[in-house]
Amino acid sequence: NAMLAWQRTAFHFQPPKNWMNDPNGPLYHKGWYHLFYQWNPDSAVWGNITWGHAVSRDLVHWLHLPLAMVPDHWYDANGVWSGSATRLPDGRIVMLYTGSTPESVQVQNLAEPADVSDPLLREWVKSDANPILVPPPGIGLKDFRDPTTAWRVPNDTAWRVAIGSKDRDHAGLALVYRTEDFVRYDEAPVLMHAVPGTGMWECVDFYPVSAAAGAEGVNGMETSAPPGPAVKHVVKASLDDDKHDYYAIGTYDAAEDTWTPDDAGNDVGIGLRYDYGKFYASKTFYDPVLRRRVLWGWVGETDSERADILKGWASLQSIPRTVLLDTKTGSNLLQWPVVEVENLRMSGKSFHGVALGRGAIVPLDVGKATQLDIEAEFELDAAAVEAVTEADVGFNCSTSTGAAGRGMLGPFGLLVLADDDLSEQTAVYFYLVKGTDGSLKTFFCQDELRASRANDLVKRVYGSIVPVLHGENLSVRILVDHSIVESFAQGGRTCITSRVYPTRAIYDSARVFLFNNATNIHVTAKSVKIWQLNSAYIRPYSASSL
Ligand code: DQQ
Repeated sequence: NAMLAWQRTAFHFQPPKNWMNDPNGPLYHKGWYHLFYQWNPDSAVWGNITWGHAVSRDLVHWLHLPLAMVPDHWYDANGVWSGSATRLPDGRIVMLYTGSTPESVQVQNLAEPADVSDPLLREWVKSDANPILVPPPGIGLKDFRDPTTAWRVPNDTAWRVAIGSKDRDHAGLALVYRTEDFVRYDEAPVLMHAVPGTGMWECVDFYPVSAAAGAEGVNGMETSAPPGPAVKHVVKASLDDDKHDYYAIGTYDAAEDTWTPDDAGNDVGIGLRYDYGKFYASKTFYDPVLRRRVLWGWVGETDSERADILKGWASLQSIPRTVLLDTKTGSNLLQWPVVEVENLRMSGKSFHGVALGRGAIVPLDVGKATQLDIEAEFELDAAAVEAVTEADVGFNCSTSTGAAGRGMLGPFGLLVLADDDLSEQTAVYFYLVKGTDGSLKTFFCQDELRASRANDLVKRVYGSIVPVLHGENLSVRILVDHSIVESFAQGGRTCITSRVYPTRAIYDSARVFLFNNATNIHVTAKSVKIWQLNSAYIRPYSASSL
């Protein structure tokens, strides 16, 4: 079936076939980036969870290696679940992961490479001491999983590792254990942070970001970087209740192993999300080569299980994203596709000063439009914005009617994976609202409602507010790769990922348009750059592929 075949992506990481979920244990070792992932070797639905393994020189092209770990001990017989890697100063690599026992009890286990001198880390040995942690008193046997990368603090030899959980009152928890040797741990964990009502925290992540401008501000930081006045710490939790990844920026107290959000109203699980679309169970790692923190997220399917079985695979990994603190706002992260993605750019086209009157739809002739990298910048008619006294104060992307709705100051943006007569289109757009006090807010949304004529799909309008500072134009970067649209507004302050399954806007029939559905403003697409992206090599490893 050509339609299903077309949905397979060309530069997003995927296993050769079957089901994938969380990214696990990402790390850099001897010239190679390693990615492990939750994988079902037997089918395109979740189950029989093992660790798949792939390596890359550049985070874009990948070689599939043999499975790293399979359920072959009682302590992981029901699945080798998620975990994280830690590189120790002496060169050891420690992998901590959750095992699900035959009774579905969640325990933590330790594994190490059989031979750290192998750059490909092909063989993993599970510790004789496993399980090294079992659920502590007061914690449910099925609510204790996904250890983080470990870190250290100044003047203390003990390592810390955080594990996600929930308490009896449905508060989400991050628990911290201390260990010297990764085999023996403190008996009782420290409660690093809890947020009432947020339920089970899966795949907790914890890492420093630099608040300093200049050289430090443009780099990521190693997890054990010494805390200091210019260092903030991020806590991320994947909420089992609503399947979104929430982060918050705050302060880590290294003496107590506790963490406090800068803004209690934007705490973990109730405030900011990495991505307002389909993006879950994410994890960062520190890349010592380009001195950056890189984020991976699991992007699931929004089609039916039946369709997944038919096509023989399910799920992607997001494009790896660098993560920085936004030093201009101080209150959000910036996520951006790793720079290596730009090496896939082939022929490009630029459009300048495209006027978008009220109700305009303008096709952009870019040739083949199924693998694209788009950078667009919009300028608004300031006088017209000024003239509006009040606009759509109650607006919210997810409860709106999407790009078809017409407000005074929005929507305007791009349509991707659209066919000629717009019977299919995925809209990526801005929508401004204005309060009677003159205050402006900018929403960034992605509308899947008309992305496909198929009806066995979940289709939503996703999005949130995006901070726009005085004097800034509105800008967006969009990666289109067959069945995924990944968008980054204002340099990555707000991100949205959609899975889409067009039936007509495929192969040579896919197009790109600019549109402006606002009733009261003209918009100028100041510049739109669109590159076709090459396919990445993502294929099985053989000795000759080195
Ligand atoms: N997926 C893993 C768990 C984790 C969940 C199991 C998140 O370890 O909590 O496949 O998607």
